[in-house]
Amino acid sequence: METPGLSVGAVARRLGVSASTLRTWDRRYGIGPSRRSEGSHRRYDASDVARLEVMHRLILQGAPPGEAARVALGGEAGREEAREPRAHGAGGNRLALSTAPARTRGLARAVMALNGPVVTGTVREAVARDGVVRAWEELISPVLRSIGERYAATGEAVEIEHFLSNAALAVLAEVTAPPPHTQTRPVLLACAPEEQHSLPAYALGAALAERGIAGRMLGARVPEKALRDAVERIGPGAVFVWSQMPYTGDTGVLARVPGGRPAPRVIAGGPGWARPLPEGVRFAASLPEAVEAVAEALGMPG
Ligand code: B12
Repeated sequence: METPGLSVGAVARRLGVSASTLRTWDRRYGIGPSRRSEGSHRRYDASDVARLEVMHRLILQGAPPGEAARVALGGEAGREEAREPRAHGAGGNRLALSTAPARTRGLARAVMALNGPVVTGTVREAVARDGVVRAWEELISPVLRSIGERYAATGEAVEIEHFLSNAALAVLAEVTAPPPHTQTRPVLLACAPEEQHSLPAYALGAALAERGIAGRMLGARVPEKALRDAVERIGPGAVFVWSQMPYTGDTGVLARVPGGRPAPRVIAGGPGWARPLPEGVRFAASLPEAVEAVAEALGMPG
């Protein structure tokens, strides 16, 4: 007599996961079929499938598999709801990215789990496959923004913010390894004095490297004098300065970049800068815009 219930392959197709994932969930989290066929094959009945559907949905929403399994095995709708975030992006164990592509949700999930190898691997793979600009705009930035929203709503997720920032900085720095020089004058990249947000400047350094442009990265919190000294020392063709926070956006820093012959093009980026910007300073509103502004200043427009 045939054993009733669905095979592992049938359930895998229904959920859109692989059969080996289902076997792993069974072994690791004890969420599997209630019975087996005579040949010891897994046979899933309707309630097994319903539990797996709950687990799968929670994972897609950003829950770590272990927790998703615990909730699914508990089986009560109320408990599942209890795991839902309290408000837009606030609380809960996930970030507000439910409509984002699977890869973005996957990164958010790995970030929440502080899973270093997966976070670094996902970012590295995206940069290698899609290039820095797409990886930054379509993968890294949405997750950073959702972390920011969560922080704004709850005051939490600072460890998550640091974790993703450090992983992303490491990958962007790998890409920024000096390419063969294709321009005559270097490019200086810096953050405004006391400005700790440096990721966008690193993203620019990496995107420029992809274009064969070697940026010299001074990083976060560059004192005005240090910026001026660096400009005088290397005579850059372009100087990019990032300000995220209003209290780091003193435009005098931009106005006082030393002239030289010819004077470097000064490019400002970030929402922190006060307005108006000093005469001659160009504002870049996005990563691709900043790449173009630097390339133009060096006489190598795309
Ligand atoms: C990562 C992060 C940090 C990290 C930075 C690590 C690093 N090495 O960069 C750390 C932990 C250090 C940090 C510290 C702080 N942070 Co913070 N942080 C962030 C976070 C999550 C991402 C920052 C980022 O890289 N943004 C870039 C992208 C992802 O943002 P975006 O909005 O998509 O970008 C826009 C533009 O900037 C532009 N753009 C994007 N990328 C690029 C690239 C280039 C080259 C250009 C030209 C343009 C450009 O296009 C977009 C459209 O306008 C933001 C959240 C956020 N939404 O930005 C908070 C956020 C900026 N931080 C915030 C705060 C409050 C702080 C702290 C004060 C917290 C604290 N209490 O200590 C400190 C400030 C420290 C300081 N003095 O600088 C607030 C700022 C609110 C405000 N405007 O006042 C934010 C917005 C979070 C929030 N919603 O509350 N932070």
